[in-house]
Formats: sequence, structure tokens, C-alpha cells
Amino acid sequence: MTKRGAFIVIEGLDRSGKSTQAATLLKRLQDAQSPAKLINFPDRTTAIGKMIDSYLRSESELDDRAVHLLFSANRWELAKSIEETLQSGETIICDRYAFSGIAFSASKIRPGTNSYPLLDYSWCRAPDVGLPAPDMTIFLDVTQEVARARGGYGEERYEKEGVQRRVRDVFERVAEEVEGSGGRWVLVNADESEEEVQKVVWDTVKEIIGGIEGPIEKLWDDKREAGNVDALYM
Ligand code: FDM
Ligand code: MG
Repeated sequence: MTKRGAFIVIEGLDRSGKSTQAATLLKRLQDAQSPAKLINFPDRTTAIGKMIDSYLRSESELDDRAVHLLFSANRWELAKSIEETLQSGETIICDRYAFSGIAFSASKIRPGTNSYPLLDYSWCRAPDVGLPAPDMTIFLDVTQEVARARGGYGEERYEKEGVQRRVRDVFERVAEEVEGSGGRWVLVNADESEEEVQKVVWDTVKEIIGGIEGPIEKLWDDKREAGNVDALYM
């Protein structure tokens, strides 16, 4: 049986070194003659992506639910091409995915208060159910102190300490849930040097870059009991 490519997601907070690590991993795979490509979410090049980009730059305002659904739609519009790429035997390294979608939206607070969520966790998760599931998610965990020492955050909407702190909390819940549903979530200490993190990332992915034998799983697609399905169509 021919193997398909591996679907590797890299997640983390801003300043965790995600994009740098993703690019380095791509290069190492290519150097090892292992076909691979790098994608990232949000993909700001599509029509939906352009709306997201404008929102993130604070050039436009959008309802919190509307923008959440746009982020998800941006993944769905690329889902088929992800599957085709994997089936063709090419590995995908993906800089952010549905987990960022939940973490950033579910950590939003009600205006004028200090409490969240504004959007319910399970509501945030729902639109991404059924997307191609990663074979492995590498979470680059950076502390606030180190993020600050790396020059702090940029100018975009979510690049603020308060936001990042809350997002980190929600990511912990996402991690538990991914592991609970049989997914692989690998926590990497991203406070370490770029080289050190590279080493850990490479050691982690080595085993799957030769390809994967099973089918592409679906994200959080909990099988309904037959009885429930029947009830649904009665
Ligand atoms: N982000 C990213 C979300 O809020 N939801 C999502 O589904 C995704 C994929 O977009 F602040 C946020 C996370 C980040 C911003 O991402 C832009 P990059 O990777 O920093 O460009
Ligand atoms: Mg960013």
C-alpha cells in the first residue's frame, strides 16, 4: 500500500517561533528528499482571507461570531486541496489550524468586563468538526516573559499580553481534548533557543515523515450512535 503524506500542524502563541520553526522544518524535509509543503492559516490570499486580514489589521470591524466563522470557512475552502496533497504523498506543515480558531475566539471577553467567554467553547469548536485532522500537532509553548524579551508583540488585533494570556489558557483545554479524542498533541518548550527547539521538533516528526498508512482522519468527528442518526432523519 502506498503511503500518504503526514499532516503536521504547528500551533503556539505569537512570538513562540512558530513560523520560523515551520520554515526550518520544511527545509529539512526537502533536504531529506521528503516531499513537503508549507501552508498557513489564516490564508490571507483568498477572498475570505482578505476579509480576515483587514479585520486583524483593525482596518475593519466584524461581529465576533462572523469573524470566527470566516476563519473556519477559510480552512474549509482549502480542505479538499489539503486532502489531495496528503493523498499524493506530500507532507503538509501547517502554521496554525482549527486549534487557534478555538483558542483565540473562546478567549474573548465580554466588553467592559474581565470575564470570558464571550463565545462558548463548544460553539467555537463546532464549525471545524469534520475538517482533515492533523496526524500530529506541535504546540510551541512560550512564556510571557520570553515573548516579551523577544521584542514583544506586533500591531495586530490579538497581539496584546492580556489576549495572549487568555489564549494560552484555552489552548490547555484544547490540548486535553485533542489527546482525549486520540489525537497527538506534542508540547514543546519554546522558551529554549531556536536551535534547541529545532532539534526537538525534528526528533518529534522524524517518525512520521516517511508517510502514513491509515486514512486521513476527521477532526472531532465523534461517531454518532446508530440510534441517534435514525432519530435525526425520522
Ligand atoms: N487566528 C488564527 C484566529 O483568531 N483564528 C484562527 O482560526 C486562526 C487560524 O489570527 F492572532 C488568529 C491568531 C493570530 C492571527 O495569525 C493571525 P498569524 O499566524 O499570527 O498570522
Ligand atoms: Mg501573528
